[in-house]
Amino acid sequence: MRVSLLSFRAAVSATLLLSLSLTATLTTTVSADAFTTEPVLHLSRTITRAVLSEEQAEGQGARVRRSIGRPELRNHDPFLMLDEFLVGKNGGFPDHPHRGFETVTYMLEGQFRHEDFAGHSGVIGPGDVQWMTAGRGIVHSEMPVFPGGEGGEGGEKALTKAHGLQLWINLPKEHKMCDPQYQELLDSQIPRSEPQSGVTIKVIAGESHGVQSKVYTRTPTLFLDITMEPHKVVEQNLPLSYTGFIYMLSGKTYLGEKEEPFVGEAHHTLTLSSSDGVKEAVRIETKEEGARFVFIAGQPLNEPIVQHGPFVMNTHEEIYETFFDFRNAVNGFERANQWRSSAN
Ligand code: FJE
Ligand code: FE
Repeated sequence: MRVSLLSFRAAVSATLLLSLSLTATLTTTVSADAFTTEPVLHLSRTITRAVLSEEQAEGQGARVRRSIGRPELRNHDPFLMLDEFLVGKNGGFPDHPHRGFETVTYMLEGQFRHEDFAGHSGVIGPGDVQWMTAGRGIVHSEMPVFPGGEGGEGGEKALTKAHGLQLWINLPKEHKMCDPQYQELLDSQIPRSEPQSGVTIKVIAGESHGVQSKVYTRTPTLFLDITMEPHKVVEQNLPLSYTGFIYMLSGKTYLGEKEEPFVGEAHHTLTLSSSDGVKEAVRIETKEEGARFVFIAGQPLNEPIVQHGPFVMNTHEEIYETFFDFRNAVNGFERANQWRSSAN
């Protein structure tokens, strides 16, 4: 019901909008749906740009399509990076440190094994999520595993690449030096909403169509994996204060205002306009082709960012301190002393 109401946007005059002031939800009786429910009119944010991510080398023999974090998409506050990774048998991300932010690894195909300097380790497989708060310090390795080994016993067509997404979310000043924490969710533990048949929304963080994730976010974040069959329309709400973007995995979407949609295609990042105080949703449509994409939005921190690779702090001085702490294995990096993962 809500979806169709976007088309009534045009019916509401500018003066009416102004008189309704800057409220997030405009209640009106203009709609033809007025008999069924008191309609809620959502204005769709628009798309400000579409940027293609081509493959580049990263880590050890790994390939990534970098979305947020590439030169055209720097500092999409609170997001620092989004990589779609593809890693073969001899590749991976061997021992490296993090401080000051969170990494969220979402597997699409294949498996990844992580191992950290505090003895925490595990394997995540298709659909699983590892939400890691590095806080004051983590040193770890992240490497693909290919069951079946050399002989390729893993069935008829053993996977040769592990495929997934890794999102880096900045932490607010007061959480940058917090204790490290892991939140690990199996695919089966991640709730889905189905706002209509043919539209499935996996709620990794935040809330969608009444379904809520259990992930604790220090930086308020909405992270959804949306699959749409052809000829569907969905409206996704997001708080007015959030910045957001869509990263297309496959298929084709038509985004934003119905009259002037932006086309979203695989491996493109589509950045959302600001809410302008009233646009609390995004309209997403498929036509002849279905689509799969992630919808990511969050509360901007509006704090200074000083980043040196995997260390993200607020000042240069804090970055120097971080180098010192890492080199001397102090202040959260104690266990980095002599530690090596089995990947090395
Ligand atoms: C890296 C620092 C890093 N993209 N996608 C420097 F932390 C990394 C790194 C990753 C990474 C890991 C996974 Cl599992 C997926 C990623 C960067 O670990 F590559 C560099 N150069
Ligand atoms: Fe890492």
